[in-house]
Amino acid sequence: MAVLLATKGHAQAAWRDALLACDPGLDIRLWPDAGDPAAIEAVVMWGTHDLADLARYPALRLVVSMGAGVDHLLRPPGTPKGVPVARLKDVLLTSAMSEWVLLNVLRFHRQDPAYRAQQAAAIWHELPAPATAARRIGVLGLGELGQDAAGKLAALGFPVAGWSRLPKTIPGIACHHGAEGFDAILRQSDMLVCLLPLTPETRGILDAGAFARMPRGAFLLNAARGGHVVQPDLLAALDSGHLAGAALDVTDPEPLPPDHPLWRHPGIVLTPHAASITIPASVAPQVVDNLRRAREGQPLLNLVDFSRGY
Ligand code: NDP
Ligand code: OXD
Repeated sequence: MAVLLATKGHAQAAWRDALLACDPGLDIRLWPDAGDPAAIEAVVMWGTHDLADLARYPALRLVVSMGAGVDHLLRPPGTPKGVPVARLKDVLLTSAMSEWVLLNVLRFHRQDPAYRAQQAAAIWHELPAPATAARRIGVLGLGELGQDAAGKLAALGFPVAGWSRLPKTIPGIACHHGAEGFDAILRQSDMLVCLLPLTPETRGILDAGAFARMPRGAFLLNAARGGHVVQPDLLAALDSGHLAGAALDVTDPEPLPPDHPLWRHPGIVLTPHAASITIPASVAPQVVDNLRRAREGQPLLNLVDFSRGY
């Protein structure tokens, strides 16, 4: 089975080496040198690759996302009809995301922006100590990433609620779902963490209406996709003081242009889509397993459900 690695730069070599370490017999082609297009049976790719390129491979039988999110593979023109798409699920991907969530929850909870401002002015002044039990956290999305982050926040003593599409029962987490659940979680979240997939239902879900339903002085953390947030609405909610701060790992567009107002807003902490970076050596075993399954006609792992969009 010839596998096309449709990525660029140093990631290409890291992916090739990781896949070959799991299966030295793999025939790996590095894009743009695909060789005979008819030989390509699987493409491992990220969102920067042109989806129209996939139509060149008549024997294609599996597309693998290099990340957990697959919105980049479902945008027009989409992947070739009938070809399954697999996402990644990985313990290091999940734990890195929870680290980003904990870092930023604790940054705001422990009033770090205020202490940094005091330090800049050489002010030695103790602020009132915050209680974890009094800081309610809502997690949008209770999948691979959301459940891990929610559990770790609950373990620190925060009251944690979560929101998913379908009803769930998770010990220690107040679970909500659907439209009513969205309203409930917004109203009770002093910090709201977005870990949803970007789908037609979730695009723009964090808009002026959503922010207005959050408590005054609440914080927003988004490490999912920039398209979840209506960015002018976020800036307005921060400027009015209704929201006290935001941590954003994702923006629309990416990279964020140098003159974009999100860069310089004093209430925003930005990271460049780096909350959780896929480590090829960690995910290679599942990718190679899926390639083997595709070759042998066995059930595939971590398949994307096109009707749900994730
Ligand atoms: P999963 O597919 O495992 O989980 C998605 C969760 O979102 C599920 O709980 C699902 O509900 C819920 N959901 C989906 N649609 C809706 C909806 N309309 N209403 C309510 N809940 C909904 O995804 P992951 O946890 O693995 O990843 C989440 C996202 O994080 C990725 O799609 C990606 O965009 C982003 N990501 C960002 C990274 C970064 O570095 N910034 C790294 C990795 C991922 P249900 O359980 O009912 O299906
Ligand atoms: C992912 C990402 O989806 O890196 O894995 O955003």
